[in-house]
Amino acid sequence: MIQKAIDILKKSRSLFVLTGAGISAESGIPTFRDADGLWKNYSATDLATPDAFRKDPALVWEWYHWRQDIIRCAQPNTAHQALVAMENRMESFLLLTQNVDNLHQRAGSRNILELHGSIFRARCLNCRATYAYGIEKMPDTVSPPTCPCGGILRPDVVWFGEMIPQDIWHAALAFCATADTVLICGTSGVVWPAAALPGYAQEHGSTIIEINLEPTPASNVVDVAIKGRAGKILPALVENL
Ligand code: BV8
Ligand code: ZN
Repeated sequence: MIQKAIDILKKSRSLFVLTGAGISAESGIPTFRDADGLWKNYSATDLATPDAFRKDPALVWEWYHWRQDIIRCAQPNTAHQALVAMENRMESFLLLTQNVDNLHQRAGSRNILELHGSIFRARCLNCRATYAYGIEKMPDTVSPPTCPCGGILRPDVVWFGEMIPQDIWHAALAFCATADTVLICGTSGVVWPAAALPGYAQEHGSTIIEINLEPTPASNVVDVAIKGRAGKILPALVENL
């Protein structure tokens, strides 16, 4: 399977990559569906919603602070680095990540779109001003930080039940529609509308490669499904391009 993927990537002129929480797992970041994805007996889907924030902003901020601390101490892993090397080799490359951890950027990825926002940005509920803090400067208060206008700040991420950023979504669709190859890495493929991308890529005639530890709903539409750790498979692919 690896050799088949290498042959496909060697011929590729335009590569669209979709990543999920699994690509950061080897950096020690809990994924949403792994057993350790839970925090204080809450599940991510309980907390990553506007209702949860409305009901208890301090609790939701505490969860984000917990995640920011884990991410701040983490480093990009060999999977993130391999995608940077792949970007440097490809004529045309776009990385769409569902992750909010900024690890692709820290690894050096340049053509990247964050479909679900960033845990290191915050947005004012009142005046909608956005604050890109970066990992060092995130205010470490557990209660919601406030904006100079007096409004409280929320994490600048897309919660369940919220629209994804349409400019980013349409840019991703446009690139995916013309990419000759699509690489899906470390995503369980259950969160919409990102979960629609494998089918969309297939309709547009892309050759699709999936890397995951387990089969996913996308596995029946991909051309090559490689079972294994992204931190091992991606470097093995890029070393042979
Ligand atoms: C929207 C930011 C519509 C927050 C996140 C149909 C159509 C439209 C919407 C829906 C629909 N059906 C359901 C919905 C609602 C919902 C949804 O999809 N629900 C799911 C639970 C069924 N979708 C939405 O609400 C989206 N909004 O569509 O709006 C709309 C229309 C009109 C008006 C209003 C709204 C918004 C979804 C965005 C949610 N926000 N994150 C935050 O992070 O705090 S999603 C969040 O979950 C993460 O971003 C992450 O992307 C996602 C988890 O998925 P994965 O990344 O795949 O991670 P997961 O843990 O699941 O899996 C890890 C995988 O990695 C596993 O497969 C594992 O095997 C693998 N792995 C592990 N280790 C490794 C590995 N692979 C390789 N190597 C390893 N080492
Ligand atoms: Zn404000």
